[in-house]
Amino acid sequence: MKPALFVFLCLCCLVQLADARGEAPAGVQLLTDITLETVVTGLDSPVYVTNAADGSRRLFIAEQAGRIKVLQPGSSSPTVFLDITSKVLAGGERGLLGLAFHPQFESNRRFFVNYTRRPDGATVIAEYRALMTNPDEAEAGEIMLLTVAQPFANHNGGMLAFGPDGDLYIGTGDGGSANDPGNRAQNVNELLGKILRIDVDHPSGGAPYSSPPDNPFFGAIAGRDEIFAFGLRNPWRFSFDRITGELYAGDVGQDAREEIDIITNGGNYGWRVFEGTSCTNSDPGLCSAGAFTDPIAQYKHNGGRCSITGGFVYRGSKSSLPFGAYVYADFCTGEIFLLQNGTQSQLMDTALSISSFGEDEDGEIYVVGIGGTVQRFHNPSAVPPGAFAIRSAFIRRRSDGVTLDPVTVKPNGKKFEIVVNESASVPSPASQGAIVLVNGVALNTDYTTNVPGTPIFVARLKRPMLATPGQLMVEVLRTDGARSNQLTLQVLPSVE
Ligand SMILES: [Ca+2]
Ligand SMILES: [Ca+2]
Repeated sequence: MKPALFVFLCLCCLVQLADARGEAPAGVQLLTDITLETVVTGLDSPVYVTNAADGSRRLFIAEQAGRIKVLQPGSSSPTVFLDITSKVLAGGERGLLGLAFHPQFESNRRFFVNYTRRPDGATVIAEYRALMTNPDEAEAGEIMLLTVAQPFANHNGGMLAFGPDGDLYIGTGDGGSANDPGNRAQNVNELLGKILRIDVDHPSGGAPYSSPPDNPFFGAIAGRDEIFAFGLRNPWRFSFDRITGELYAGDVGQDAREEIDIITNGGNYGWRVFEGTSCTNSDPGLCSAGAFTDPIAQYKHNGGRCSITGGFVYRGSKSSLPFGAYVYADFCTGEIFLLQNGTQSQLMDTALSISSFGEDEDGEIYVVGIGGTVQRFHNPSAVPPGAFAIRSAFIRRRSDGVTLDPVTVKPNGKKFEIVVNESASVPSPASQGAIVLVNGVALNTDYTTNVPGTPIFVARLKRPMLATPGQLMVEVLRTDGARSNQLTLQVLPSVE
């Protein structure tokens, strides 16, 4: 058995382990200027921090025992927003574990929690509302959406987050013990060992939610309608990239490997057949099947590492972290890592037991220490990204390169691409890997420099983008976080 998630380790051991782990891999620049700035201390076993995306710039901190605290911008003295300690069974890996605000929280006051309940430890996904008369306090009334029985005390998952599609995503663990004895993560008739996706705006069939019809086991297809992805062990923390919408999950391993997965619709992430890319020998006959999606990164249990705390892709504007880097940690060692272009590096080593990361409204990233702290990344030598400009854009058919002029409604926007001219005539390294955004949606983009005149960005449009008359707002986001000026294209009604 590996140590439980919230076991405190002796700090004197950590120092020695840090030495044994040594330097970052060759060629990886250590970002030594980046530090942690304390935001609040004295919390009671905090496990998450988030924001309500309502323009208030408040932070909301979940404490494991069952309290949510609210912190006003600039304050270091949080107040109680919700207290459900009487309902929550807390301790070890149990407690109030997840919190997510509805995308329209500002108008509908709805938010959602994930906790293990008294007395049986079952997982509860429930809805609450902020008071109409006081946005810093919640109503006591609870609407229970979903409960999942838990066969063991550990591996309760716990994450909640709304995706760019407006649906609520829920992380569940495999139910616990070790090595998934009930083989639940691979069983699509069980909700354990999964990422679930539900629509909380459309009740259905007596349930206070519905399942999106494009969930992989929706309707007549065998398997629970709520499942989005499966084969996970304990996806304690996951998050969406604010720009690309990609879902990054840190899946906690057994005795050997910690992994980071990009979660896609219907994906099977291998547990308990695989731990990372290592065959577990729980079901050796399945290890050659090739039916599983490998992690995008993994690390072994060297130097005391034992439990990944998944984090966030940095998309803030303060350059407190490298733009587009995924930041995560190991709970047991206190190390904080970056994943950039497939390469892992150690950002810093801390004495914290990092239970979670979180984001504020601006995309700045916070570190939650189970010992009672919330801190924020700070880079005193951050250099703001330089300005750059685009000067024109047009749309053409992918098959033959014919330009749409004027741009007219097309039922299948996927067959078209947008070409954006960079203003500079000399290619810039920061444009390699840049993303064209159309109406804020990130598109698959190539940067082509071997064309006469100026370098161009070429991006594939998505199906609905040319389906109706309207404006396309075009901008380019460079890998260093620099945003271009905005251009607009008019989509006109088709003449036929
Ligand atoms: Ca089904
Ligand atoms: Ca896996």
